[in-house]
Amino acid sequence: MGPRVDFYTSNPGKVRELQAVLAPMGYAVRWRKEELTEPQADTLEKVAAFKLLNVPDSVVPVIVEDSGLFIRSLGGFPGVYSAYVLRTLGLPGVLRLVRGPDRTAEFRAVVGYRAGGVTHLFSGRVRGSIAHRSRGKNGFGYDPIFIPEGHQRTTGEMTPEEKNRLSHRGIAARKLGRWLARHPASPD
Ligand code: ITT
Repeated sequence: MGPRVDFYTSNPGKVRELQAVLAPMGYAVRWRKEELTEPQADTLEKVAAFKLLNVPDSVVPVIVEDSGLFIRSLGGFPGVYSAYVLRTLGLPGVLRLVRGPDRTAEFRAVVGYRAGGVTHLFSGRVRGSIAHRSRGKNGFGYDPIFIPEGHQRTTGEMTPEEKNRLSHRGIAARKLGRWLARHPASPD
């Protein structure tokens, strides 16, 4: 296995998806199960940068990730509050909020990377729409209600490979992988 990166997150779904992208690119992603403090901030970039600051010092490169679902008819809500909203309202509650003909939404992810003194953010987004009901058992979180643009199925009905090919996280992770290939981490 190639170089290791430690991924600080409480979410095993995020880990599986990053591993699936980065392992074939030669990087071993190790899960550091941790609920990092999140600030009240209005962008994923700010949250990811803050999380990075709160990761323990390490000789191994570290990554964090912040993501969210931005629903157009709700002005981008739940956005940075996606985890809280899912915990409190659940998918049925979110579906009740989306009324009217415009069901468009976007998933966004920002992966933060730190090695030595160097930090970098990598972002990905995927457009789509909110399904009328939950469908599918794959993935996690909002996957059963998100239909990527140009598809009929929710990401909850897709295989992990299909989802990673088009997802916000897959896009951000591939950017990180390509960047790492050009900037091999030097020991501290
Ligand atoms: P961390 O410990 O990494 O913060 P988290 O699950 O709390 O894990 P976030 O704070 O980034 O993650 O919140 C993102 C929310 O959006 C959370 O509820 C996820 O389930 C959801 N989400 C993010 N990416 C998703 C995806 O690919 N599919 C479905 N839901 C997703």
